[in-house]
Amino acid sequence: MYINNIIIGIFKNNKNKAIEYLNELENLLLIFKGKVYKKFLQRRFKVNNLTYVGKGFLKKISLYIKKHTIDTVVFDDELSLSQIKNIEKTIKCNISDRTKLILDIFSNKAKTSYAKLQVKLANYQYILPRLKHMWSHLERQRGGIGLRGPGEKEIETDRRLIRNKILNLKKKLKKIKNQIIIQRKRRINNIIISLVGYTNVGKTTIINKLTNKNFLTENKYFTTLDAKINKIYINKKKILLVDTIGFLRKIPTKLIESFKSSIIEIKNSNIILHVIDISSNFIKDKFFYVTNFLLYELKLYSKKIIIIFNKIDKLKNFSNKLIEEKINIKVFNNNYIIYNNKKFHFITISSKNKYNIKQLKEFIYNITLNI
Ligand SMILES: Nc1nc2c(ncn2[C@@H]2O[C@H](COP(=O)(O)OP(=O)(O)OP(=O)(O)O)[C@@H](O)[C@H]2O)c(=O)[nH]1
Ligand SMILES: [Mg+2]
Repeated sequence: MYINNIIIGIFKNNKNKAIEYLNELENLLLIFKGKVYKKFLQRRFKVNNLTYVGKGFLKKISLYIKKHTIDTVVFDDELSLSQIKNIEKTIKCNISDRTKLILDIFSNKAKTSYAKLQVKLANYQYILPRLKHMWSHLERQRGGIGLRGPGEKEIETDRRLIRNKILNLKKKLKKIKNQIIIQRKRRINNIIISLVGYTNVGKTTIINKLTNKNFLTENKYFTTLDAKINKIYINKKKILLVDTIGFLRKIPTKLIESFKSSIIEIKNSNIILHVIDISSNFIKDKFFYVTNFLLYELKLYSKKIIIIFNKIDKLKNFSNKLIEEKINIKVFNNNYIIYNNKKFHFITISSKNKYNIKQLKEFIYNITLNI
């Protein structure tokens, strides 16, 4: 699964944004070393409730699959049970969607027991409404042609089992969450700074440079899944730096909770450093997405949020003018922007540049002076 793929998306007006989403999906598949042979994009007024894309378009895709060795088709949005069933009638290979793919990545990469339990919970929640279908799928894979699949009774028993599992997992998670809160209280006297931002912007690289550590950094999505806390001393002042899981647009709703809990430390921070890769595309969209999540989903409106525009080395002739152009926001005093009536100070760096890291250290020290 996920070795030879094609990916499929739809758009109404904004084709470029849809292309960018498909590029993100391609990057997600790279985590499984998956190749993308072709990207299919259909312009539609709305999603087709039966087949996601139109019937004719689906036929076109099935012809492509017949001609090439494709093992998986990944749809850019979560498919409903009936969509999967209908699509399977035309397309004869594995069918996955953005939610399932992200769940698979999280299952594969989660390390801490808390993260593992969260992923398990999200998986069961994904399976529950699709149980009947998964049963018949399994029967078919076993070659049980002609056999009647499981009866409603067996399926109901399974549903009950899974519901119980979901309940138990929720209980376990609550318990661990309470333990985390206790640990957090122990850290309350420290200054805590969290680095947040879109995936692949350079959060871990910055932490490595600041702390002389060597955590894994890669030009890939979701390299860091578990938050880590690192101690640094700047001018003898102890600061805890927290690395966090990266954001991604269109994160499945089932994973939002697990996402929120994996960034639990953010709420407890004195300062948040929002890292932005100024060299990447669609920064405006990503900046609004992450900032709105921080302000409204996590209710951090009164928290100090500082922006780090990273990777300036990748741009020719970088200047603050470029920030104005890329985010479509006015820069004041060369050091802050205003978004939704909130002031965000910023610093521009390349984490590959030693002098910039030294400047960042001083910057961090200065903003912690009045805490
Ligand atoms: N050119 C350039 N590359 C950078 C810079 N900072 C980080 N990178 C590269 O960007 C890629 C992503 O860096 P990471 O530190 O893994 O990014 P992250 O934000 O921790 O990513 P996730 O953990 O996946 O969310 C790596 O290949 C880094 O070497 C920079 O200032 N300039
Ligand atoms: Mg990272």
